[in-house]
Amino acid sequence: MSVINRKSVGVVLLSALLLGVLYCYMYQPNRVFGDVGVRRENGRPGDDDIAASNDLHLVAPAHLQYKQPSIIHGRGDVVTVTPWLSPVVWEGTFNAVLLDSIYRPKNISIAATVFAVGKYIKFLKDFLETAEQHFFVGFKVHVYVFTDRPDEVPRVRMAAGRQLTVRPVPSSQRWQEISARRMELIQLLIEEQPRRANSYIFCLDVDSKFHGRWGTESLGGLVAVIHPGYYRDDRSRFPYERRPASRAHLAAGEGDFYYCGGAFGGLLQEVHQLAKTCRANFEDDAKEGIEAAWQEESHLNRYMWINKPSKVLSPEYLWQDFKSRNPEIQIIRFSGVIKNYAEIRPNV
Ligand code: 5GW
Ligand code: MN
Repeated sequence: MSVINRKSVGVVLLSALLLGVLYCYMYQPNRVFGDVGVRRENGRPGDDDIAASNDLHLVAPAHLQYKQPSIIHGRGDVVTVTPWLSPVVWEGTFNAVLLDSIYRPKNISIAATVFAVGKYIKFLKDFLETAEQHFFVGFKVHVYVFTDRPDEVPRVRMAAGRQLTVRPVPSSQRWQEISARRMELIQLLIEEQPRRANSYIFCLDVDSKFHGRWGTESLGGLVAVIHPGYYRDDRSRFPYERRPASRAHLAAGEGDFYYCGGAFGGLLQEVHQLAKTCRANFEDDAKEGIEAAWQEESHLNRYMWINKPSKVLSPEYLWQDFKSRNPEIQIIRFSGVIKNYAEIRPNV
């Protein structure tokens, strides 16, 4: 072998080695959950899994026919994109059949958490029954019910591929305690899950019912829902925490939208980051004797100001039954029921 040949063989071998090292680094199992203390070996996604689950890699079936999308006519009455170019989901902005056929082969799974502590258990039956009819119908869904009354969890028939797990939590007389632990319990639940790149989670209030489709159009890395009470208002009227002493505070001139604490979600690793951050800020505030104006909703709003949601859901995704429907609300998908506060809430 000539000197030149030997030299080029060496270069090729060295390059192959470097590429191998780079490959192993990029696909090492701990990268997805770099911030989780407990390392888990199960559920490492294969390479195909990673490609297929990539949110941006949207593969449609070749022969699907559907209404031609227009590029010049759309919803003219509402804003359908944020200033950082995330979609805002309204009825009329998406094709449900197309989206479902894109997400079907990705083998996604959807977790939903719902807290039913104390008398709030009475909302659970309607929540679960209507979720069967409207929430990710035809997809793999795992509902986690956190309750201090496991015996009172209603038996609701669930379709194939859907399941419910009851997780007992201690009772509490103080709502602030339940509220404070919500983010912590969500964080811990996510840390227990196998690290799959195509798993999503939604955290929902129990005092609500589904009335219309909530499905694949809502998927995204970090997903927030616009609060129905303030979406027409100037940001100076948003009920953000305003005291700089709180870690949830937003100053005048800050804040995009007012998001609800009653529904948020996204990819497991994104929601893990959110829950962990909000919990830490909540607890650090508490140590200094501070409780944000709307507890975790305030912390969530601060988080979403810094970490922009990659998908924003319109108030169709969390309306309130007592509100009359505004003209831009063409469909109500999920809505808070009217409740008798004196009857259901513990003495605070
Ligand atoms: C909430 C406020 C005061 C006292 C108690 C509670 C409470 C909330 C409770 O006793 N049990 C309970 O399970 N929750 C959970 O927190 C429910 O999932 C509830 O949907 C969620 C948020 O509380 P909400 O629905 O009363 O808050 P709003 O802002 O929707 O009225
Ligand atoms: Mn609620």
